[in-house]
Order: sequence, then C-alpha cells, then structure tokens
Amino acid sequence: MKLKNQMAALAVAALASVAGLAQAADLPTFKLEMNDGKLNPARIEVPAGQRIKIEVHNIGKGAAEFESVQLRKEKVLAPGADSFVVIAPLDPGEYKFFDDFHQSAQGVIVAK
Ligand SMILES: [Cu+2]
Repeated sequence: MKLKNQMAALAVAALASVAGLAQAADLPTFKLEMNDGKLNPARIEVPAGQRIKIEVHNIGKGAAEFESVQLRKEKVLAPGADSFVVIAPLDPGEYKFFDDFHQSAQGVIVAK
C-alpha cells in the first residue's frame, strides 16, 4: 500500500512537470525584427497579467541589442542571430524598449 502511494505521488509529480514544460512552450509569443536600427514592429501589443515571450530576430548586417530599462531586459544579437526574452506578467501600460546599438530605434510594448 505504501509503495503504491509513492508510485502515485511520483506519477503526479511527473505529470505536473510535463504540464509545466507545455506551459512554457505555449507562452503567447510575439516576433520582433531588428534591422540595423529599424524595429519591426516598433509597437507590440501583448496581454497584461501573463508571461509572454518575445522572439527577437536580428536580420541586420550589424549587431543589435534588445534592451528595456523598465523591463530590466537586455539581449545582444549578432548579425543573423535569433533569440528570445520571457517577460513576467505585466500590469496594463506601456513599456519602452530600444536597440542599444542604435538608440534612435525606439519601440514600445503595450500591455492590455
Ligand atoms: Cu545595453
């Protein structure tokens, strides 16, 4: 009986961790292209109150850096590199980001 309970507990734990992985893969995901000082799109609308993922693609010829002081995120991308940032649940509002290597490239994440 005891062994059975332990097996059941293990099975529940295994299921819970699989569910956790599935959740991470299923985050609402938004694409951002950085291209030598151009951001596409420069305005990203996301749902408030849940974790989100931003996939960042540097399609430019030079390095780029996705940076947000408000969100405390920084990600350097070599030319041609793809990466992502996961952002914790946001309160509704606007959060600025920019390309730290091309500071005229200013964008905003709008959480609704
Ligand atoms: Cu920086």
